[in-house]
Amino acid sequence: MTAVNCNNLLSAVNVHLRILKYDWTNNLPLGLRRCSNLTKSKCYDKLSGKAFGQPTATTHPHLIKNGEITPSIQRSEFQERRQRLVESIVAHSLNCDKNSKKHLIVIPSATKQYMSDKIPYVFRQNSDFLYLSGCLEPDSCLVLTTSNSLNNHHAIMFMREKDSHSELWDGPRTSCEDCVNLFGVEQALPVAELGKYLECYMKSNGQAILWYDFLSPVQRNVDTIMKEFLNTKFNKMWESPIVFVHRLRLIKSPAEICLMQKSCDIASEAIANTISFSKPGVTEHQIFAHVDYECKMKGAEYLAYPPVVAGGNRANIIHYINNNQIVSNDEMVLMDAGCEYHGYSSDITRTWPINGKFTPQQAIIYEILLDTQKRLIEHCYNFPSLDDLFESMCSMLGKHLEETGLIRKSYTESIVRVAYKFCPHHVSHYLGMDVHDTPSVPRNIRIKPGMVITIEPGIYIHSGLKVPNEYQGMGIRIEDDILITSDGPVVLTKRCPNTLADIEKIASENQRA
Ligand SMILES: [Mn+2]
Repeated sequence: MTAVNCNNLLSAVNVHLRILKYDWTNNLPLGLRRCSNLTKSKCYDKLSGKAFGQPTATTHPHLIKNGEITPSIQRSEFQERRQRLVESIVAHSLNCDKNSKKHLIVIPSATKQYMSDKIPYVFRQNSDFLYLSGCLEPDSCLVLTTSNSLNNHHAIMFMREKDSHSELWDGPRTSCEDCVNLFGVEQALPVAELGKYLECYMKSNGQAILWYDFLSPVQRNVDTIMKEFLNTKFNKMWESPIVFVHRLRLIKSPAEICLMQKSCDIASEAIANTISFSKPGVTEHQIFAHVDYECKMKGAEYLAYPPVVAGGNRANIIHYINNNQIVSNDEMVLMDAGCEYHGYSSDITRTWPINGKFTPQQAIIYEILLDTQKRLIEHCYNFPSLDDLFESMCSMLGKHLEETGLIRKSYTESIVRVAYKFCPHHVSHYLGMDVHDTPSVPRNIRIKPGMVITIEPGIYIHSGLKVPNEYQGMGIRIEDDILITSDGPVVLTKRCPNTLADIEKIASENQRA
């Protein structure tokens, strides 16, 4: 999927504490321990034996091994992520203000969305919450609290209460009692108690900074509680924790890299098979259905985004997802598709001639893009920023297009600016749990080992550009997913053919059938 090239995104990653108003109370006697004891009896699961709100090693051994919370990711890794988040927030705060403070970090889960009365959309968990908890249930919330010591934090999961009627319809919920063991947290309480818990925390701890993202709420229920909490007399100092979560998510662990590789393998093979299946007269919708089927049959939960399947000049519409036209004999298809595999996304674009043979003009543009992409991937040995890669792409495309005579030497406009008219989108974004991963991380920082990025040069010849007729309407993009390592870039999507000869070969396979 392509991302807008927005220079505003470059604005500082630095966070400044927004201090709204101080009103500290330090001497209130009511302690946390008493609060939780009050509510503890409600947490126990009286309904049944062991039933959980998500797959576990005992209920789904084909997916999850002992010690893991989600496929391939250990409980201890989730605990480390929480610890590192707390450490980075504490360190940042000490940097801003030498007086050490206590911290209260609140990360809500996603909530169920409905397409119409009682008909839910497929649920997708909030990535930040999933990254820190491993919990797949909606309408829950993770709270991390600190004392003054770096190494001492307390993780509390707030879960939906057991409810036999709801569970009859929607399936089991993880009880608070089971939650502690399943997620490796210190405590679990019903989400209905969140407001009361926060109040008790402030009464017994006084001065604390609240880390909650008021600017982009993800769950209305939790957001209402948080706004009420902010309006109480206890605390008025808050900041969003999201930048800190994204900085952690930016660098993938070995387990995450394995999942990314698998996600890329599935999408690569699915796209190659879909190219083989296609032939003139097929609809964009059938191509979409084929790639969706292939990804799911290979183990992906679903596609990572609505795919672009654009025949002919529809490829000039960067986010074309109508996918409702017939692809005719002389057209190319641009398909941008990827899948989500146990929470990790792939993102690939291939462009191929529907009849299996590029025209000479299509071949010229294709080879320009393939050469540009190859050199951009090699440039990753130098650990440039994503914005550096974009600059490099524009100058490479500019030179190529000038050599082919598609753009004339201009004395008023730089070649980079002219090339930009042929490729209006950025050449790269971070990739991970989300397709446009960790969007709060700017694209002007140098890439580092452990990051996964896309490299996706494109050329779009829309009607506003003056070029020979044979080039008009063409839209080509080649997109691959690249893991950055200390030894250089690794193409995770290498199972998806991309050379001109290989593309023509697989695109020819179904022509006579
Ligand atoms: Mn992309």
